[in-house]
Amino acid sequence: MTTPESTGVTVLGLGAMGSALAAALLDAGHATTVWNRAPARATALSARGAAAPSGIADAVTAHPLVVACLLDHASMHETLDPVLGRMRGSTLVNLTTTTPNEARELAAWADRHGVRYLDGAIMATPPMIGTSDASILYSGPREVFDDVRPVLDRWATSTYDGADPGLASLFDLAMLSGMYTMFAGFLHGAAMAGSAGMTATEFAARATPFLSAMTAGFAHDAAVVDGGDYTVAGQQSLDFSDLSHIVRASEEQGVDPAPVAAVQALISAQIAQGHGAEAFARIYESLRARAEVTR
Ligand code: FVH
Repeated sequence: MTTPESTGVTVLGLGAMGSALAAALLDAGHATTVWNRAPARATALSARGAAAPSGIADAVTAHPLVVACLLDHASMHETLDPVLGRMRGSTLVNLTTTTPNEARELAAWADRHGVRYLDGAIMATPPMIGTSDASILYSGPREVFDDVRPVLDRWATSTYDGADPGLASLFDLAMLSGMYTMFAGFLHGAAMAGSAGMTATEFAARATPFLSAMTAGFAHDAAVVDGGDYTVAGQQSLDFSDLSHIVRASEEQGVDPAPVAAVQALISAQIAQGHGAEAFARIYESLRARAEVTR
């Protein structure tokens, strides 16, 4: 009988994340083979029972399921171009961060070599792997996801996002875009308050409850965007949202206004097109892709 634990797995790339993935597999009792460009990184996992062949060819042929967690798209090719031909019939799960088009290119490259490809995007830090806080998005053929899911679930909550191999990356990077611009806004605010002597720690204590409460507005703006009617009554207008006073205040304090100035530029563009009386959410119209979307 095949049990989830009897599935052997090869992990390529033993940086902080690859090591956490391999350790979680060992914890769950999987036969685990590891490989890293700099071999010393395999030592700790090897001491815990992982096989650690020195050659990449031995690593990728050790098990029919190979997981890559390398630096970037280029390192995927650098590592696997020489041995992909030996992986015909295997499954490659790529958890390396790439752009959506890079993921699609890797899927086509694997397909040309008879390798089943599933792309993944990790929404967790290494210590979160194996806990209920970790989430990993996947895209590619549904049957591949279903086949390897018992292994994937060792690491995180596994979410299947669709057959297009670029989707996991796209949704991951979309969420990271929201996160990084939010943090940039917070740090800009901290710099403004800091110009009057407030520490960033004090500012965080003041800002966190306010900014947390404001995130309830995401669902509201989303409903306006999806409804496509930015004239719905009761919304803050673009004219009202003019942020030039925040830009000026920032400059007066000697603080670079870059994050808030970028938002103001989006507002100004919509006002210049005659939409000043419409909702702030209309800046989405300056940002969105123009191509037709099929779902
Ligand atoms: N760490 C995190 O919190 C994030 C969470 C979200 C997803 N990312 C992505 O995961 C990929 C690996 O991240 P990592 O944290 O393990 O990264 P490093 O610790 O820097 O390890 C990088 C590994 O990649 C190997 N490597 C780099 N270049 C090459 C190459 N040209 N050929 C073969 N291997 C290469 C490197 O090997 P070495 O330098 O030790 O020999 C490490 O094993 C990444 O896509 C994140 O965006 C993690």
